[in-house]
Amino acid sequence: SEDSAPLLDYDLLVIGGGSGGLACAKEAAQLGRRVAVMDYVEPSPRGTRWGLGGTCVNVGCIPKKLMHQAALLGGMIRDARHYGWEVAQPVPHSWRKMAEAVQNHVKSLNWGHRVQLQDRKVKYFNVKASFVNEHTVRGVAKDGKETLLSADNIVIATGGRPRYPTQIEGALEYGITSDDIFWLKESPGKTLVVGAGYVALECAGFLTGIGLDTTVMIRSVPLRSFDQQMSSLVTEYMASHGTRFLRGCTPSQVRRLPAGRLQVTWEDRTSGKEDTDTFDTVLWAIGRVPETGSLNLEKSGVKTSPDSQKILVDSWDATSVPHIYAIGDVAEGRPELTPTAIMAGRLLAQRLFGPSSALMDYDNVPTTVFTPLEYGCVGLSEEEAVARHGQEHVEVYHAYYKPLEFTVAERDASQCYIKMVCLREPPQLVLGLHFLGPNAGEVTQGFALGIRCGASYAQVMRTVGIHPTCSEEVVRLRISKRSGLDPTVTGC
Ligand code: FAD
Ligand code: NA7
Repeated sequence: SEDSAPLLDYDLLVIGGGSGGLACAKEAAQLGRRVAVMDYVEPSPRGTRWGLGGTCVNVGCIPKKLMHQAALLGGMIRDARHYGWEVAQPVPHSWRKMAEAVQNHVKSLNWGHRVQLQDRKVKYFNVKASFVNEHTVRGVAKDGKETLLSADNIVIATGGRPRYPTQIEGALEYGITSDDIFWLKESPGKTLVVGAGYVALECAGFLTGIGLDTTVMIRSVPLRSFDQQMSSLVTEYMASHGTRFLRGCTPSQVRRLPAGRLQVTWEDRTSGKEDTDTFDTVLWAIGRVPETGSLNLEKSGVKTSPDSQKILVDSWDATSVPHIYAIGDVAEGRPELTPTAIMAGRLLAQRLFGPSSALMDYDNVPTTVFTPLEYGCVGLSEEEAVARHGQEHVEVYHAYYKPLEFTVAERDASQCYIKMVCLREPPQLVLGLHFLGPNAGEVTQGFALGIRCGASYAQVMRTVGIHPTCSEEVVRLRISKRSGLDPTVTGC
């Protein structure tokens, strides 16, 4: 009966105040429910700590994009002279000034999130959470004070943290990760970035762009999970614009020299030889691990993947325990992107407390790698399309092009390239779009809608371009790889 039902503290308890957790909590509160959020940031091994908002706001998308912008501006300053600006060159860059401005903006976002939670009457606990049982969670504050909260429904949105190569001597003591780089007060100086995922290449890109001596150490292939032709063009552009690459190399030791610099030793698999160099900073960008280890999940019954330690979820984002859900980076098999976590969080709250039963659609999620030449993509890579449909059923339309802005500035456009992966049979459904060029995110976002609506190649070709833009090259992709014709596009 009513009075025998245990009175639980909240309708919804969210563990994790990042992109997904905050979106879910705010939506549930908006729907009139009693909601609490538990969020706690374990400082990085270097002692870096930050506020509410999770990875994206503090040590991900936001500071990364702002430092990428700083690097792009450096390029524009160089371009400016070609357009008549009598800018004295070279223009010096101050890391300190950039970092302070970026960090102040991030702090304003932390504050913004706290105010929003208050406005929505979401109770925020700055505590590290772990399960007591399937309806009860313990939170421990920095001062050790404990809070026990119970809830009808629980959402786990604890995200992930950078992985360290702990097997490498000196890795933890002397290396930093993306959890630290954006919070450095002083310039990282000559930097070695280890890894070749998007985090590694984006960080190496902006470090190079602001004038720092930057080396990327790649174990195997760049951007493994992306279209490999595009990935090669991304690194080709970076290599021709100042980033040094060490390919087929894996570090074996990092040691601090008396003068304070770091000596890195590595094995070059191509030559079979060991090599070494000195750096001011070593940045590990070798992947991320889900934040599930300290949740005491065994007390809740929630199951994780034995391989990834991520939380196993179904199409409802439900875990193995019906009233416990997982969204965002911590959930198995989800694209690790902020808008995905946010939308999944909102839709989950609406399914739980609102009129909607809409599920999160994890297909055709667009994304962009903010490297010096940006790479936007949505849908299947060429490799994925061929694997799924067979080479004979895939038609790839492609073109090299030259942004108008690059002409007067005499900039190298060799890697400005677009390809659209389609089904060969009519109506030639568009399976994927890959764009390399300026403002790739802005370009890709628009076409993502068309692809999600099932656009055909013909419909894209009948879309009138906006002239003169880079985007219009997408609606002019007439040459197929199969034709063997030269995909270098002439001017208009
Ligand atoms: P998070 O945002 O990581 O939030 C999880 C929160 O839970 C954190 O505050 C964490 O401290 C807290 N927490 C963890 N364990 C506990 C616990 N036991 N108790 C209490 N709190 C806990 N995505 C994009 O879409 N675009 C980009 O450009 C982009 N760039 C990125 C750049 C970098 C360098 C990185 C690292 C990531 C980037 N991402 C980007 C990915 C994006 O940041 C993540 O996909 C997103 O933040 C995931 O959101 P989330 O809610 O799953 O987890
Ligand atoms: P990614 O995309 O997983 O990339 C990790 C990169 O680091 C990749 O190039 C790996 O090479 C490389 N790696 C992994 N372990 C090592 C070691 N021990 N030594 C050298 N290089 C290594 O991670 P990101 O850091 O870019 O983060 C992006 C996140 O979003 C991540 O969670 C992705 O899942 C998605 P490999 O290809 O394995 O040879």
